[in-house]
Amino acid sequence: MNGSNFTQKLRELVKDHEDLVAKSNSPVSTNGIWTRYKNPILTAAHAPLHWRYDLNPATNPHLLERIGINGAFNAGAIKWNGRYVMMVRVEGVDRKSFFAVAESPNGIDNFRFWDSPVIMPETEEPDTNIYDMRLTAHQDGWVYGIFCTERKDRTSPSDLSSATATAAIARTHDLINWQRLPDVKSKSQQRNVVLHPEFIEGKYALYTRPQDGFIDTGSGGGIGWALVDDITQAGIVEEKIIDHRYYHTIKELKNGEGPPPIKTPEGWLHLAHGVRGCAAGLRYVLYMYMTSLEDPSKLIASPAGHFLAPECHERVGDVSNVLFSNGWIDDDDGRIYIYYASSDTRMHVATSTMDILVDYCLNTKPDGLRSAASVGTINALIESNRDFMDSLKPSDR
Ligand code: M1P
Repeated sequence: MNGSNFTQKLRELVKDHEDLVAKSNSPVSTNGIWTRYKNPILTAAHAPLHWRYDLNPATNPHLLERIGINGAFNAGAIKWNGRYVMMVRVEGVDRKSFFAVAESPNGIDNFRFWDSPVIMPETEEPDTNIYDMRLTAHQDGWVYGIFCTERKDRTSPSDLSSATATAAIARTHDLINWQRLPDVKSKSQQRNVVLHPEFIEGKYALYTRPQDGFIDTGSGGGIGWALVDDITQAGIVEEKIIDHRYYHTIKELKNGEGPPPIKTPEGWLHLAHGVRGCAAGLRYVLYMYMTSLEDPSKLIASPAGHFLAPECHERVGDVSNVLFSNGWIDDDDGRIYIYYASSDTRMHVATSTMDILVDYCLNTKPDGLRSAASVGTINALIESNRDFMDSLKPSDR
Protein backbone atom coordinates (compact mmCIF):
# COMPACT_ATOMS: atom_id res chain seq x y z
CA MET A 1 0.00 0.00 0.00
CA ASN A 2 1.43 3.37 -0.87
CA GLY A 3 1.49 6.31 1.53
CA SER A 4 -1.69 7.96 0.32
CA ASN A 5 -3.65 4.68 0.40
CA PHE A 6 -2.45 4.09 3.96
CA THR A 7 -3.62 7.55 4.98
CA GLN A 8 -6.95 7.08 3.25
CA LYS A 9 -7.55 3.69 4.88
CA LEU A 10 -6.62 5.13 8.27
CA ARG A 11 -9.02 8.03 7.78
CA GLU A 12 -11.81 5.55 6.99
CA LEU A 13 -11.00 3.45 10.04
CA VAL A 14 -11.03 6.53 12.28
CA LYS A 15 -14.30 7.75 10.83
CA ASP A 16 -16.06 4.38 11.12
CA HIS A 17 -14.85 4.01 14.69
CA GLU A 18 -15.94 7.50 15.65
CA ASP A 19 -19.35 6.99 14.01
CA LEU A 20 -19.82 3.82 16.04
CA VAL A 21 -18.73 5.30 19.37
CA ALA A 22 -20.72 8.53 18.93
CA LYS A 23 -23.92 6.81 17.74
CA SER A 24 -26.91 7.93 19.76
CA ASN A 25 -29.19 5.40 21.42
CA SER A 26 -32.93 5.38 21.91
CA PRO A 27 -35.50 3.28 23.75
CA VAL A 28 -36.71 0.37 21.64
CA SER A 29 -39.08 -1.67 23.80
CA THR A 30 -40.57 -1.68 27.26
CA ASN A 31 -42.77 -3.92 29.38
CA GLY A 32 -43.38 -1.15 31.92
CA ILE A 33 -40.79 -2.65 34.26
CA TRP A 34 -37.71 -2.15 32.08
CA THR A 35 -36.93 -0.22 28.92
CA ARG A 36 -34.47 -1.72 26.48
CA TYR A 37 -32.33 0.41 24.17
CA LYS A 38 -31.84 -0.10 20.47
CA ASN A 39 -28.06 -0.34 20.09
CA PRO A 40 -25.56 -2.36 22.04
CA ILE A 41 -23.62 0.18 24.10
CA LEU A 42 -20.26 -1.53 23.73
CA THR A 43 -18.87 -4.11 21.30
CA ALA A 44 -15.47 -5.43 20.29
CA ALA A 45 -15.42 -2.78 17.57
CA HIS A 46 -15.51 -0.04 20.22
CA ALA A 47 -11.98 -0.98 21.29
CA PRO A 48 -9.73 1.94 20.41
CA LEU A 49 -7.85 1.68 17.14
CA HIS A 50 -4.51 2.26 18.85
CA TRP A 51 -5.04 -0.95 20.86
CA ARG A 52 -5.42 -2.95 17.67
CA TYR A 53 -3.49 -1.35 14.84
CA ASP A 54 0.18 -0.57 14.47
CA LEU A 55 -0.26 2.93 13.08
CA ASN A 56 3.27 3.20 11.74
CA PRO A 57 3.28 2.90 7.91
CA ALA A 58 6.89 1.66 8.04
CA THR A 59 6.07 -1.39 10.21
CA ASN A 60 2.46 -1.92 9.10
CA PRO A 61 2.33 -0.80 5.46
CA HIS A 62 -0.95 -2.70 4.81
CA LEU A 63 -2.54 -1.23 7.92
CA LEU A 64 -3.55 -4.65 9.16
CA GLU A 65 -5.17 -5.19 12.50
CA ARG A 66 -2.38 -6.67 14.65
CA ILE A 67 -4.36 -7.45 17.80
CA GLY A 68 -7.91 -8.75 17.46
CA ILE A 69 -10.63 -8.12 20.03
CA ASN A 70 -13.34 -10.75 20.29
CA GLY A 71 -15.85 -9.27 22.70
CA ALA A 72 -16.68 -6.56 25.23
CA PHE A 73 -19.10 -7.85 27.84
CA ASN A 74 -19.88 -8.69 31.51
CA ALA A 75 -19.07 -5.20 32.81
CA GLY A 76 -19.12 -3.92 36.37
CA ALA A 77 -20.49 -0.39 36.70
CA ILE A 78 -20.23 2.68 38.90
CA LYS A 79 -21.11 6.39 38.76
CA TRP A 80 -17.73 8.06 38.85
CA ASN A 81 -17.12 11.82 38.90
CA GLY A 82 -20.56 12.36 37.38
CA ARG A 83 -19.92 9.91 34.53
CA TYR A 84 -21.39 6.46 33.90
CA VAL A 85 -18.48 4.07 34.01
CA MET A 86 -18.22 0.41 33.14
CA MET A 87 -15.39 -1.95 34.06
CA VAL A 88 -15.59 -4.06 30.95
CA ARG A 89 -14.48 -7.61 30.38
CA VAL A 90 -12.64 -7.27 27.10
CA GLU A 91 -11.70 -10.53 25.46
CA GLY A 92 -9.02 -10.79 22.82
CA VAL A 93 -9.11 -13.25 19.95
CA ASP A 94 -6.49 -15.13 21.95
CA ARG A 95 -9.29 -15.91 24.46
CA LYS A 96 -7.63 -13.89 27.22
CA SER A 97 -9.89 -11.48 29.08
CA PHE A 98 -8.76 -8.29 30.75
CA PHE A 99 -10.40 -5.23 32.24
CA ALA A 100 -10.81 -1.84 30.63
CA VAL A 101 -12.80 1.19 31.68
CA ALA A 102 -15.33 2.80 29.37
CA GLU A 103 -17.29 5.91 30.28
CA SER A 104 -20.34 7.75 29.01
CA PRO A 105 -21.77 11.17 29.77
CA ASN A 106 -25.37 9.89 29.92
CA GLY A 107 -25.30 6.13 30.66
CA ILE A 108 -27.00 5.04 27.44
CA ASP A 109 -24.60 5.86 24.62
CA ASN A 110 -21.23 7.39 23.75
CA PHE A 111 -19.32 4.88 25.85
CA ARG A 112 -15.64 5.48 25.17
CA PHE A 113 -12.74 3.38 26.46
CA TRP A 114 -10.07 5.07 28.51
CA ASP A 115 -6.65 5.26 26.89
CA SER A 116 -5.38 1.83 27.90
CA PRO A 117 -6.59 -1.34 29.65
CA VAL A 118 -6.33 -1.79 33.41
CA ILE A 119 -3.02 -3.13 34.61
CA MET A 120 -4.13 -5.60 37.25
CA PRO A 121 -1.33 -6.72 39.57
CA GLU A 122 -1.00 -10.47 39.95
CA THR A 123 -0.59 -12.56 43.08
CA GLU A 124 2.26 -15.01 43.54
CA GLU A 125 0.16 -17.45 41.55
CA PRO A 126 -0.38 -15.70 38.21
CA ASP A 127 -3.88 -15.58 36.75
CA THR A 128 -4.44 -17.37 33.44
CA ASN A 129 -7.63 -15.44 32.81
CA ILE A 130 -9.49 -12.74 34.71
CA TYR A 131 -13.08 -11.67 34.19
CA ASP A 132 -16.47 -10.43 35.41
CA MET A 133 -15.53 -7.72 37.90
CA ARG A 134 -18.13 -6.44 40.33
CA LEU A 135 -17.35 -2.93 41.52
CA THR A 136 -18.36 -2.07 45.08
CA ALA A 137 -17.93 1.41 46.54
CA HIS A 138 -17.59 0.21 50.12
CA GLN A 139 -18.41 2.06 53.33
CA ASP A 140 -14.70 1.75 54.24
CA GLY A 141 -13.80 4.30 51.50
CA TRP A 142 -12.23 1.95 48.94
CA VAL A 143 -13.68 0.86 45.64
CA TYR A 144 -13.32 -2.92 45.47
CA GLY A 145 -13.25 -5.07 42.39
CA ILE A 146 -14.01 -8.73 42.95
CA PHE A 147 -13.49 -10.88 39.89
CA CYS A 148 -12.89 -14.44 38.82
CA THR A 149 -9.34 -15.65 38.39
CA GLU A 150 -9.07 -18.81 36.36
CA ARG A 151 -6.02 -21.04 36.54
CA LYS A 152 -5.05 -24.45 35.31
CA ASP A 153 -6.13 -27.15 37.74
CA ARG A 154 -2.77 -28.49 38.79
CA THR A 155 -4.34 -31.61 40.31
CA SER A 156 -5.16 -32.81 36.76
CA PRO A 157 -2.03 -31.96 34.78
CA SER A 158 -2.89 -34.25 31.88
CA ASP A 159 -6.38 -32.78 31.37
CA LEU A 160 -5.70 -29.65 29.37
CA SER A 161 -9.13 -28.19 29.91
CA SER A 162 -9.45 -28.62 33.66
CA ALA A 163 -9.39 -25.32 35.46
CA THR A 164 -10.14 -23.68 38.79
CA ALA A 165 -12.26 -20.63 39.53
CA THR A 166 -11.33 -18.45 42.51
CA ALA A 167 -12.58 -15.08 43.71
CA ALA A 168 -9.88 -12.43 43.38
CA ILE A 169 -9.95 -9.04 45.10
CA ALA A 170 -8.34 -5.73 44.24
CA ARG A 171 -9.07 -2.22 45.47
CA THR A 172 -8.52 1.30 44.22
CA HIS A 173 -9.24 4.95 44.80
CA ASP A 174 -9.10 6.00 41.14
CA LEU A 175 -10.00 2.95 38.98
CA ILE A 176 -6.47 3.22 37.53
CA ASN A 177 -4.09 2.09 40.26
CA TRP A 178 -5.13 -1.22 41.80
CA GLN A 179 -3.91 -2.87 44.97
CA ARG A 180 -4.31 -6.61 44.61
CA LEU A 181 -5.24 -8.44 47.79
CA PRO A 182 -4.87 -12.17 48.40
CA ASP A 183 -7.56 -14.28 46.71
CA VAL A 184 -10.56 -15.28 48.77
CA LYS A 185 -9.86 -18.59 50.49
CA SER A 186 -12.68 -21.08 50.13
CA LYS A 187 -13.05 -24.83 50.43
CA SER A 188 -14.95 -24.90 47.12
CA GLN A 189 -14.34 -23.17 43.83
CA GLN A 190 -16.00 -19.76 43.62
CA ARG A 191 -17.25 -17.50 40.85
CA ASN A 192 -19.70 -14.58 40.91
CA VAL A 193 -18.51 -13.41 44.34
CA VAL A 194 -19.72 -9.90 45.22
CA LEU A 195 -18.88 -7.56 48.09
CA HIS A 196 -21.84 -6.03 49.96
CA PRO A 197 -21.38 -2.24 50.14
CA GLU A 198 -21.87 -1.88 53.92
CA PHE A 199 -20.34 -3.45 57.01
CA ILE A 200 -22.59 -6.07 58.60
CA GLU A 201 -21.98 -6.67 62.30
CA GLY A 202 -18.74 -4.75 61.77
CA LYS A 203 -17.59 -7.23 59.12
CA TYR A 204 -17.30 -7.35 55.36
CA ALA A 205 -20.04 -9.40 53.74
CA LEU A 206 -19.66 -11.46 50.58
CA TYR A 207 -22.25 -12.94 48.28
CA THR A 208 -20.73 -16.22 47.18
CA ARG A 209 -21.41 -18.95 44.65
CA PRO A 210 -19.93 -22.23 45.79
CA GLN A 211 -19.36 -24.71 42.97
CA ASP A 212 -18.07 -28.26 42.87
CA GLY A 213 -16.16 -27.80 39.62
CA PHE A 214 -15.10 -25.10 37.21
CA ILE A 215 -18.40 -25.25 35.29
CA ASP A 216 -20.83 -27.25 37.41
CA THR A 217 -22.15 -25.90 40.67
CA GLY A 218 -23.10 -29.46 41.67
CA SER A 219 -23.88 -29.50 45.38
CA GLY A 220 -23.44 -25.71 45.65
CA GLY A 221 -27.03 -24.83 46.53
CA GLY A 222 -27.19 -21.29 45.15
CA ILE A 223 -26.11 -17.78 46.09
CA GLY A 224 -24.36 -17.85 49.46
CA TRP A 225 -23.45 -15.33 52.13
CA ALA A 226 -20.32 -15.14 54.27
CA LEU A 227 -18.94 -12.61 56.74
CA VAL A 228 -15.25 -11.74 56.65
CA ASP A 229 -13.28 -10.04 59.43
CA ASP A 230 -10.35 -8.85 57.37
CA ILE A 231 -10.77 -8.15 53.68
CA THR A 232 -7.00 -8.18 53.23
CA GLN A 233 -7.01 -11.88 54.25
CA ALA A 234 -10.49 -12.87 53.15
CA GLY A 235 -11.67 -16.40 53.76
CA ILE A 236 -15.09 -17.99 53.48
CA VAL A 237 -15.49 -19.97 56.68
CA GLU A 238 -19.21 -20.08 57.37
CA GLU A 239 -21.27 -19.90 54.22
CA LYS A 240 -25.05 -20.06 54.17
CA ILE A 241 -27.20 -20.21 51.06
CA ILE A 242 -29.56 -17.24 50.90
CA ASP A 243 -31.05 -17.67 47.41
CA HIS A 244 -31.54 -21.34 46.64
CA ARG A 245 -31.71 -23.14 43.32
CA TYR A 246 -34.82 -25.23 42.67
CA TYR A 247 -35.82 -27.98 40.27
CA HIS A 248 -37.74 -26.78 37.20
CA THR A 249 -37.08 -23.09 37.65
CA ILE A 250 -35.01 -20.58 35.70
CA LYS A 251 -32.14 -21.21 38.13
CA GLU A 252 -32.31 -24.97 38.31
CA LEU A 253 -28.73 -25.54 37.17
CA LYS A 254 -26.89 -22.48 38.47
CA ASN A 255 -27.39 -18.95 39.72
CA GLY A 256 -25.05 -16.14 40.68
CA GLU A 257 -25.26 -12.70 42.22
CA GLY A 258 -25.05 -9.91 39.66
CA PRO A 259 -23.91 -6.44 40.72
CA PRO A 260 -23.76 -5.37 44.38
CA PRO A 261 -27.32 -4.91 45.68
CA ILE A 262 -28.98 -1.48 45.78
CA LYS A 263 -30.34 -0.15 49.07
CA THR A 264 -33.98 0.97 48.95
CA PRO A 265 -36.33 2.03 51.76
CA GLU A 266 -38.04 -1.39 51.48
CA GLY A 267 -34.95 -3.59 51.40
CA TRP A 268 -31.90 -4.54 49.33
CA LEU A 269 -32.63 -4.97 45.65
CA HIS A 270 -30.69 -7.78 43.96
CA LEU A 271 -30.12 -8.67 40.33
CA ALA A 272 -28.81 -12.16 39.55
CA HIS A 273 -28.50 -14.66 36.74
CA GLY A 274 -30.23 -18.01 36.61
CA VAL A 275 -29.26 -20.92 34.38
CA ARG A 276 -31.21 -23.89 33.15
CA GLY A 277 -30.45 -26.60 30.63
CA CYS A 278 -32.48 -27.14 27.49
CA ALA A 279 -32.06 -28.92 24.15
CA ALA A 280 -30.16 -25.89 22.83
CA GLY A 281 -27.69 -25.94 25.72
CA LEU A 282 -27.63 -23.62 28.72
CA ARG A 283 -30.03 -20.69 28.93
CA TYR A 284 -28.94 -17.74 31.10
CA VAL A 285 -31.58 -15.21 32.16
CA LEU A 286 -31.64 -12.36 34.68
CA TYR A 287 -33.90 -12.39 37.71
CA MET A 288 -34.39 -10.24 40.79
CA TYR A 289 -34.90 -10.76 44.49
CA MET A 290 -34.91 -8.62 47.64
CA THR A 291 -33.43 -9.03 51.09
CA SER A 292 -34.15 -7.32 54.40
CA LEU A 293 -32.54 -4.03 55.42
CA GLU A 294 -32.05 -5.36 58.95
CA ASP A 295 -30.49 -8.58 57.70
CA PRO A 296 -29.33 -8.47 54.06
CA SER A 297 -29.00 -12.25 54.10
CA LYS A 298 -32.76 -12.69 54.69
CA LEU A 299 -34.87 -13.14 51.56
CA ILE A 300 -38.03 -11.00 51.58
CA ALA A 301 -39.12 -11.14 47.94
CA SER A 302 -38.52 -13.60 45.14
CA PRO A 303 -40.57 -12.85 42.03
CA ALA A 304 -41.13 -15.91 39.84
CA GLY A 305 -39.30 -16.34 36.58
CA HIS A 306 -37.01 -14.10 34.64
CA PHE A 307 -36.78 -10.34 34.72
CA LEU A 308 -34.86 -10.12 31.44
CA ALA A 309 -34.23 -12.94 28.96
CA PRO A 310 -32.32 -12.94 25.66
CA GLU A 311 -34.33 -11.45 22.79
CA CYS A 312 -33.70 -11.04 19.04
CA HIS A 313 -30.02 -10.34 18.29
CA GLU A 314 -29.15 -10.81 21.98
CA ARG A 315 -29.70 -14.54 21.55
CA VAL A 316 -26.66 -15.07 19.34
CA GLY A 317 -22.99 -14.68 20.11
CA ASP A 318 -19.92 -16.51 21.29
CA VAL A 319 -21.95 -18.33 23.94
CA SER A 320 -25.50 -18.03 22.65
CA ASN A 321 -28.71 -17.69 24.69
CA VAL A 322 -27.02 -15.86 27.54
CA LEU A 323 -27.85 -12.67 29.41
CA PHE A 324 -25.45 -11.81 32.19
CA SER A 325 -25.21 -8.73 34.38
CA ASN A 326 -22.62 -7.65 36.91
CA GLY A 327 -23.15 -3.89 36.80
CA TRP A 328 -25.92 -1.39 37.43
CA ILE A 329 -26.06 2.25 38.46
CA ASP A 330 -28.58 3.65 40.88
CA ASP A 331 -28.75 7.31 39.87
CA ASP A 332 -29.58 10.30 42.09
CA ASP A 333 -32.98 10.76 40.45
CA GLY A 334 -34.15 7.20 41.21
CA ARG A 335 -33.39 5.94 37.71
CA ILE A 336 -31.55 2.65 37.50
CA TYR A 337 -29.27 1.78 34.58
CA ILE A 338 -29.00 -1.97 34.18
CA TYR A 339 -25.92 -2.94 32.21
CA TYR A 340 -26.17 -6.42 30.80
CA ALA A 341 -24.24 -8.50 28.31
CA SER A 342 -25.71 -10.75 25.66
CA SER A 343 -24.24 -14.08 24.67
CA ASP A 344 -20.75 -13.33 26.05
CA THR A 345 -20.26 -10.85 23.22
CA ARG A 346 -21.53 -7.28 23.76
CA MET A 347 -22.99 -4.86 26.30
CA HIS A 348 -26.49 -3.37 26.43
CA VAL A 349 -28.39 -1.07 28.74
CA ALA A 350 -31.93 -1.25 30.07
CA THR A 351 -33.40 1.39 32.36
CA SER A 352 -35.95 1.34 35.14
CA THR A 353 -36.52 3.13 38.43
CA MET A 354 -36.07 2.10 42.04
CA ASP A 355 -39.81 2.43 42.70
CA ILE A 356 -40.76 0.23 39.77
CA LEU A 357 -38.21 -2.47 40.58
CA VAL A 358 -39.28 -2.59 44.23
CA ASP A 359 -42.94 -2.78 43.14
CA TYR A 360 -42.01 -5.59 40.70
CA CYS A 361 -40.18 -7.56 43.41
CA LEU A 362 -42.70 -7.10 46.21
CA ASN A 363 -45.83 -7.64 44.11
CA THR A 364 -44.87 -10.45 41.75
CA LYS A 365 -45.75 -13.83 43.19
CA PRO A 366 -42.95 -16.31 43.84
CA ASP A 367 -42.60 -19.47 41.80
CA GLY A 368 -45.06 -22.08 43.09
CA LEU A 369 -42.83 -24.81 41.61
CA ARG A 370 -45.77 -26.67 39.99
CA SER A 371 -48.01 -25.98 37.00
CA ALA A 372 -51.08 -26.18 39.25
CA ALA A 373 -49.63 -23.49 41.50
CA SER A 374 -49.06 -21.23 38.47
CA VAL A 375 -52.67 -21.72 37.41
CA GLY A 376 -53.75 -21.00 40.98
CA THR A 377 -51.86 -17.70 40.92
CA ILE A 378 -53.49 -16.70 37.61
CA ASN A 379 -56.95 -17.67 38.88
CA ALA A 380 -56.49 -15.68 42.09
CA LEU A 381 -55.69 -12.63 39.95
CA ILE A 382 -58.72 -13.28 37.74
CA GLU A 383 -60.95 -13.45 40.83
CA SER A 384 -59.61 -10.25 42.32
CA ASN A 385 -60.07 -8.57 38.93
CA ARG A 386 -63.78 -9.49 38.63
CA ASP A 387 -64.97 -6.06 39.82
CA PHE A 388 -62.71 -4.31 37.34
CA MET A 389 -63.38 -6.50 34.30
CA ASP A 390 -66.08 -4.23 32.92
CA SER A 391 -63.57 -1.47 32.45
CA LEU A 392 -61.82 -3.75 29.94
CA LYS A 393 -64.90 -4.06 27.71
CA PRO A 394 -64.61 -1.94 24.58
CA SER A 395 -68.38 -1.10 24.77
CA ASP A 396 -67.79 0.91 27.97
CA ARG A 397 -65.09 3.11 26.51
O1 M1P B 1 -20.97 -18.23 29.48
C1 M1P B 1 -21.93 -17.72 30.36
C2 M1P B 1 -21.28 -17.28 31.67
O2 M1P B 1 -20.70 -18.42 32.28
C3 M1P B 1 -20.08 -18.22 33.54
O3 M1P B 1 -21.03 -17.91 34.51
P1 M1P B 1 -21.50 -19.05 35.56
O4 M1P B 1 -20.32 -19.36 36.36
O5 M1P B 1 -22.62 -18.50 36.38
O6 M1P B 1 -21.95 -20.19 34.72
C4 M1P B 1 -19.03 -17.13 33.48
O7 M1P B 1 -17.93 -17.63 32.77
C5 M1P B 1 -19.53 -15.90 32.77
O8 M1P B 1 -18.43 -15.07 32.50
C6 M1P B 1 -20.22 -16.23 31.46
O9 M1P B 1 -20.84 -15.06 30.95
